[in-house]
Amino acid sequence: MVPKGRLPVRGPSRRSSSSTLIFSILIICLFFVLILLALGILSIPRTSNTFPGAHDLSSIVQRTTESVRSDRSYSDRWTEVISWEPRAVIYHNFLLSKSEDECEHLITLAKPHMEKSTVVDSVTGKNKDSRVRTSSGTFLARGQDKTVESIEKRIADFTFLPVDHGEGFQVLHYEVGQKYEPHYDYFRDEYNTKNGGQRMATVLMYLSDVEEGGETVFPEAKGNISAVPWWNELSDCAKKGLSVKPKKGDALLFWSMTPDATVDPSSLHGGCPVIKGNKWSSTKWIRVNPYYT
Ligand SMILES: O=C(O)CCC(=O)C(=O)O
Repeated sequence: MVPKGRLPVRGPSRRSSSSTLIFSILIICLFFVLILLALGILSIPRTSNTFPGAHDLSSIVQRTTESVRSDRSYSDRWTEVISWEPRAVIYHNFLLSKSEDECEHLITLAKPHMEKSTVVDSVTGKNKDSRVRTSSGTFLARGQDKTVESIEKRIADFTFLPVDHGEGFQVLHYEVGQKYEPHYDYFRDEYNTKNGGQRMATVLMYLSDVEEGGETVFPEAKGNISAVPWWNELSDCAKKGLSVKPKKGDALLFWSMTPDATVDPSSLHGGCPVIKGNKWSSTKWIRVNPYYT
C-alpha cells in the first residue's frame, strides 16, 4: 500500500524503462533493416514515374549507355527494348561470329537454293510473285544441321516459345534497290493458319551489315520515332517509322499479336530498299501452336 500523502515511487520509473525497451527494439529493427538494404536482400520500391513511359523512345539512349557501361565487353549479348507498340526488342550479337560464324553458315546453306521471293495472296492464301517484295530467298529445314538446331534452341530460350512452334528459317538476300514493302506477318486467310495457327512472333536475324539503307521499318509504331539514337544514320524510307539498322549478328524480335492473343496492327513492318551494299537476313516465324514441317 502507498503511504498517504506520498507519491508512488515505482510507477514512472517502470514507464520510463518500458519506453527505453521499445526505443531499443526500434533501433535494433532499424539497424537490421539497414543491414538487409546494404546487402541487397531488401530494396526500396521505385514509384512508377521513375520509369520511362511506354512510348518514350528517348529512353533507348539511357538504356544503351547503361548496358554498355555494365558489360565487361561491348561484344557481349545484351537486349534493348525499342518499342511497346508493337512489342519489339533487339538482341545484340545474338549470332556467334568469332569461333564459328553462324551468319556465314546460314548464307552458305541458303546460297545454292535462292529464288525470287513471293508473298501470300490474302484471298487464296497461295504464294504469288509481287513487286512489293523484290528480294530472293529460300527456306531451310527446321533442325537442318547442328548449327541451325543450336540457333533455333537459342531463339526458343529468348522468346519462351518452343522450337516446334517455329517455321524453318527463311534466308533472304536483298541487292541494291531491293525491298519488302510494309506488311503484316500474321495471316488474313484461313488456308495458312491450318498448320500451327496464327503467326505470333517474328525473329529477324541480320546476317550482314548494310552500308546504306535496308533498315527494318515499323511505320505504325507508337512513340517519338526520331528520338532513337541512330536517327541521323537512317535512310528516308526508314524515317517513315521506327527503324532498326541491320547489324551483322543482331536479332530483332517483334510480336504480331498482343498479350490478349489478338493480332496487332502496329506490327506493320517492311524492309527498306538497300541503297549501298548487300543485305542478308534470316526470318523465323513462330506460330501459336506447334507447326508441322
Ligand atoms: O528484311 C527486313 O528487314 C524485313 C523482312 C520481313 O519483313 C519479313 O521477313 O517478314
